[in-house]
Amino acid sequence: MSPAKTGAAGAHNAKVMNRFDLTKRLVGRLKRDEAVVGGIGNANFDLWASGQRPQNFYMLGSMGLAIPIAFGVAIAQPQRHVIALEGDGSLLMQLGCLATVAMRAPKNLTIVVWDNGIYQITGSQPTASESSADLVAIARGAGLANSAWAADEDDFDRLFATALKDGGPSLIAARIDHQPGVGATDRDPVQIRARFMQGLGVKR
Ligand SMILES: Cc1ncc(C[n+]2csc(CCOP(=O)(O)OP(=O)(O)O)c2C)c(N)n1
Repeated sequence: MSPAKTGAAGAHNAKVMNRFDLTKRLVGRLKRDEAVVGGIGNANFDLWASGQRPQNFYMLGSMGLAIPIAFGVAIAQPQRHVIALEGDGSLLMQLGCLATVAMRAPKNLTIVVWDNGIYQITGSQPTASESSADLVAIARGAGLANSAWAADEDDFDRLFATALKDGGPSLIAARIDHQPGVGATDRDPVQIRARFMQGLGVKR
C-alpha cells in the first residue's frame, strides 16, 4: 500500500504558482533597503532575474543556508527587514534552523519557501514534501506560529505585506510549478559578498 499523501501535494489546497512570478511580486513590494538572501539554485536564479540590488545575497554551492544567513543578518541589523528565499529540498536538509529562528524570534525576518516537491536542479528527484512532509506544519511545530501556505498569488502578496508591516518571524510557503529558474547568477562569490556588504553599509 502506498503511503497517504500528507505533504504539500495532499494536506492543503494551495494553488500551484510560479516562482519567478512570485519573486517579482515580492521584489516589487520592497521599499528600498530590505536584505534578500536567495538560496542555492533556482531561488537565487529568479531573484537575480527579478532585478539585482546590492542588498541581495545569492548563495552558491551549499543547500540550506539561505535561512541561517538571513537569520544572522537579521540579528546583526535589527532595523533592516531581511527575507530568506529557500527551496523545499534545501530547507529539508537544514530543518533545525527553524527551531533556532523561533527560539531567537527576530521580528525583522521573513522566510519564503518555494515548494516544488523536487530537487529540481539536480534532476528533479522527489523531496519528502511531495508526499509526506508538510513544511508549514513542521515550521509551526518548530515554534514559528506565524507560518502559512499561500493559497494563491493574492494571498501571497497579502501574507508578504503583513510580514513586512507587522514583523515576524514569519514563514510563507508557496507551492510552485516545475518551470526552471529564469536567470543564472554570476558565479563570483567574492563579488557577491562585496556587493552585499556594500548594500548593508558594512564595507570596510
Ligand atoms: C549540501 C549539499 N548537498 C547536495 C547538493 C547538490 N544539490 C544542489 S542543488 C540541489 C537541489 C536543491 O533542491 P531545492 O532546494 O528544492 O531547489 P530546486 O532545485 O528544486 O529549485 C542539490 C541536491 C549541494 N549543493 N549541497
